[in-house]
Amino acid sequence: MATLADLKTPKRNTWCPGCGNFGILMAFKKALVQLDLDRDQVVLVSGIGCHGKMVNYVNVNGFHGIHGRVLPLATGVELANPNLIVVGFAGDADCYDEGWGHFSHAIRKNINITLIVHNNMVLGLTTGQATATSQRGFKTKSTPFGSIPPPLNPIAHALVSNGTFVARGYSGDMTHLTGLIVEAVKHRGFAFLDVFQPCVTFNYLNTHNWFKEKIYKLEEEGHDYTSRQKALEKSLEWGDRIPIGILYREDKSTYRDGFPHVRGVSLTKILTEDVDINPLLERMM
Ligand SMILES: Cc1ncc(C[n+]2csc(CCOP(=O)(O)OP(=O)(O)O)c2C)c(N)n1
Ligand code: SF4
Ligand SMILES: [Mg+2]
Repeated sequence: MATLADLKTPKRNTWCPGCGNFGILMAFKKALVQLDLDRDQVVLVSGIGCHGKMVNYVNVNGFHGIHGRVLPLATGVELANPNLIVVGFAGDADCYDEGWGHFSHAIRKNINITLIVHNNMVLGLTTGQATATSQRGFKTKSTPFGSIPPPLNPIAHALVSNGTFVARGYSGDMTHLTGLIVEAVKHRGFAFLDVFQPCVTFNYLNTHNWFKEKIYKLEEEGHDYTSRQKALEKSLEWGDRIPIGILYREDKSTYRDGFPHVRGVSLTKILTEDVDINPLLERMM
């Protein structure tokens, strides 16, 4: 079992002071402690962006992937070894722009992984350009006259893609976010958690105060997360009131369940013990 101290790494943290990423990092570490997991059971995969540094700051196995490809990498890890807990950390540009196609397919296949999206509605690492979740009219280096199209709605999209766990959190409410991460990791199947993560340096619009004025907790208003219809209604709420919490949750068979011969078996074991790859290598030479 890991403690908070065990999860610390010696890497110097380079996030801007006040960045919402700090809240996600601490909430995630607290969730791992609450889940009572050993460090070697957990594999993190991240994309490129400020969020991508998560793998540097949590002392478990980590793979810093390429921009937009968190989900193919995380899927590969899960399918290769079902004994691992796989958590992907993506940015909004990473997942909802460059990696958008992977998002729908990983959800509909119900791959047994958790995806946490650091949704700051801006490209942080590249110093402030608009993303797919930027608000209309948001002026950035790439949108000097304001972002033109309406932002896409990842929560509604996950719901209509047959998502089995769809939730939204806020990095400024660590206790609530920790609880959501615990439930997401415990979920058997694809757990999608979009997290509002203010970028205090490049997003002057969606600030901590902006979120605090608008967000409310679904569980405090008796939301029934077993109804996809009700979840869809909630997913469309945007404006003066924006819901956070679990919108929808359902137990359903996972992609791996469709392959009974490898259920619960690590492919690494099958490959090393039963397959002679030498003839294949010779053919390729
Ligand atoms: C294939 C590829 N395309 C583009 C880039 C340039 N790039 C680096 S980080 C980044 C996006 C960062 O935005 P986001 O995913 O929202 O992460 P944040 O920095 O906001 O956490 C981009 C486009 C890249 N590194 N690789
Ligand atoms: S640029 Fe924005 S997202 Fe990146 S570390 Fe700074 S505040 Fe955080
Ligand atoms: Mg971003």
